[in-house]
Amino acid sequence: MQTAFVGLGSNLGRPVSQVRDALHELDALQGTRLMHRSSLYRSAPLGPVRQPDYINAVAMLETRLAPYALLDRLQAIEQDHGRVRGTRWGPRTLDLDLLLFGDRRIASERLRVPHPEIARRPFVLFPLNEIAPDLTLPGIGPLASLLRDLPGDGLRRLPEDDNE
Ligand code: A4P
Ligand code: MG
Repeated sequence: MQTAFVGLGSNLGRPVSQVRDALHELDALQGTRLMHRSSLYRSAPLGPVRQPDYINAVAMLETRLAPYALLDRLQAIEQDHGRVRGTRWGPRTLDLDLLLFGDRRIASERLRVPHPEIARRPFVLFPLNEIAPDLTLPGIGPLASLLRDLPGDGLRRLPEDDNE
């Protein structure tokens, strides 16, 4: 068994539902259990494209799957959500990033772990801190010290009602 962390993001097609459903789908993956999930957060979009706010969350999984097998499953879940909402050429309804996989460091084109942007993203690190505050990111450092330098503005934890 390995511990893996997955970042969830959505800014289209009822994002709160997209993320909630995806959490259940992660728990239902073969050889995989959802151990912890963060609250849902609303976050200002990062990047050059003008687009709606995101809903973001982070999930902690225990899995027997190997890293590439897990990535395949994550992409299959993304595909399912895209197909349901069917927004052609639009932003995706669901983004699942493999953030961390145990203490592994992977640097292929298809898979980079830890996720290359992890240290710069408040919408990843604040939710991660909710479920694994003592974490050290392989090759990067303690989560706590990354958070010290990171502004949390533009990020808002959703009320409990949205987190059930
Ligand atoms: N890939 C490599 N490493 C990984 C990994 N660790 N996890 C490859 C997942 N995929 C990984 O990903 C492109 C390719 O990256 C995949 O084929 C996979 O083999 P993608 O999800 O198809 O493309 P993308 O998501 O458009 O690009 P990218 O670079 O992954 O973007 P991000 O980093 O996912 O950013 N603002 C807010 N507030 N919240 C957000 O969640 N998300 C994005 C997307 C932009 N702005 C955001 C948010
Ligand atoms: Mg992605």
